[in-house]
Amino acid sequence: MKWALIIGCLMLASCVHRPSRSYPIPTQQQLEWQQMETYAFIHFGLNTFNDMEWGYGDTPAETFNPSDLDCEQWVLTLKKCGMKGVILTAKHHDGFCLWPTKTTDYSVKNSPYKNGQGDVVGELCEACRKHGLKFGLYLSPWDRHQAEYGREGYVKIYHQQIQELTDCYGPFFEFWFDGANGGDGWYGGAKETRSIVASEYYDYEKARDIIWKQYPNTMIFGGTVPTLRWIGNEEGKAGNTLWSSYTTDFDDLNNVKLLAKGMPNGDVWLPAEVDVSIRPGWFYHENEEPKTLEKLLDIYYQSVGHNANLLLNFPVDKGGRISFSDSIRAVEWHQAIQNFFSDNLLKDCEVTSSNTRSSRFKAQNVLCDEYTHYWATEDGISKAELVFGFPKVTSLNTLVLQEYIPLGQNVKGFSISYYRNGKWLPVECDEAMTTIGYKRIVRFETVSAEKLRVRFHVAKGTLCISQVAAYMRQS
Ligand code: FUL
Repeated sequence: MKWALIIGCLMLASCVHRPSRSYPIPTQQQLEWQQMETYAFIHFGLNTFNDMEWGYGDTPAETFNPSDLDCEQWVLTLKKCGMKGVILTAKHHDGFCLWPTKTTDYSVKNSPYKNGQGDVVGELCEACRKHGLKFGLYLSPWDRHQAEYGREGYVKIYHQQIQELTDCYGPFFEFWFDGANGGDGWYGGAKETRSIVASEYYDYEKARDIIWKQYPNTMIFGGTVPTLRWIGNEEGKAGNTLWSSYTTDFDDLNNVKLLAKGMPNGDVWLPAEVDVSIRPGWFYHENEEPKTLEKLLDIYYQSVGHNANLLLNFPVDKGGRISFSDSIRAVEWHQAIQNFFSDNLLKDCEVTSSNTRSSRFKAQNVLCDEYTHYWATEDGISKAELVFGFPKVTSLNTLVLQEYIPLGQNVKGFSISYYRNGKWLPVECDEAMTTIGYKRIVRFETVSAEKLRVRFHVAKGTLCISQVAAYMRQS
């Protein structure tokens, strides 16, 4: 009797407490980064003025000549498009630096921009501070200008560049060590092909440490010690099965098939980022147009809606501005998203669950906007369902689901059904309903429902669901 009471109390206590973590889990900095959801890339440099994507390394610095450069215009435009931060190409593969570095003459210092007194990195950094946008940098490790590239001397230069940028322009929310290492280049006039072993040559650990010494919250893209991962394509698409768990094995970090879906049993938390340009090119080309609104919405659903962050590139034009057509399109896109997700059709529903850990983790928590309030099942219960009863028959075609990822990513399979005229029917959907993660948006054929049911069939651990919301897309 006494033992039964003790065991009973222990069971009760474990359910009042939050579920145990299911490793790997995100760090605080990874969680905050994931909650940014959308932020911008800016590709700007000599390529902009020479109609190129990959400069060879010998394009004259004098050709960098924006007539009307205005970093505040970039920042204000990006804020209007809902971007939470911006990452600028401080140096692309051609080696031209957008700040007056001491490491090379190949920079804004020797361009007509402000008679060599300009500093694009500094100007953007200041505009971000002024208007409250997070700031990040891209610094290409591959440098087609430097004579020392491929030898030890260049690695010192690369680290020194990181040091200068950190000293002058931090903090950064993200720092990009790009993965491209094409081989051929100008290299101080040698005009040859140079190959390096990227995993050894750049000493990425040191590169990261230079940044982290001052700004330990910087998320790192690329190299051997990343804290986030590339999605494996530049088309704006994350797989509908997407695990944030992965590995830091260098070969796997370059395996595009694996990157697109992640590893259910990966031992590190390495969330995915989808990088894509609003136009076909990363740099500005007069003859290119922005993507259609429909395409951009699709990109949103296939990135943020698939548990990834979206890094949307804006190619600044020759004048030094985000073009009118790009900004109009991006604002239109953001407003469409805002309008669509403004009215959760489940908010007045009654919610019931087949299993609940305790009143603290009740099913109603999935309707609360607070991310830290979630519905959780009892220990060992990873199959359960939620049923939402509508006050009146409701049409819907989109569902948003969120797991409470500070305790891990667990869900491996779920299904959505609706109740109408005495029957439960599955929704018709082209996408596999597998993982959820931080956010999953599922689009399906419009249904008219008296009730809605979400069944979680398979999970790695206890279910912890922070949000369920339903919407009706008009197109
Ligand atoms: C790639 C680069 O080669 C492209 O030019 C662009 O910067 C893209 C974001 O990353 O690796």
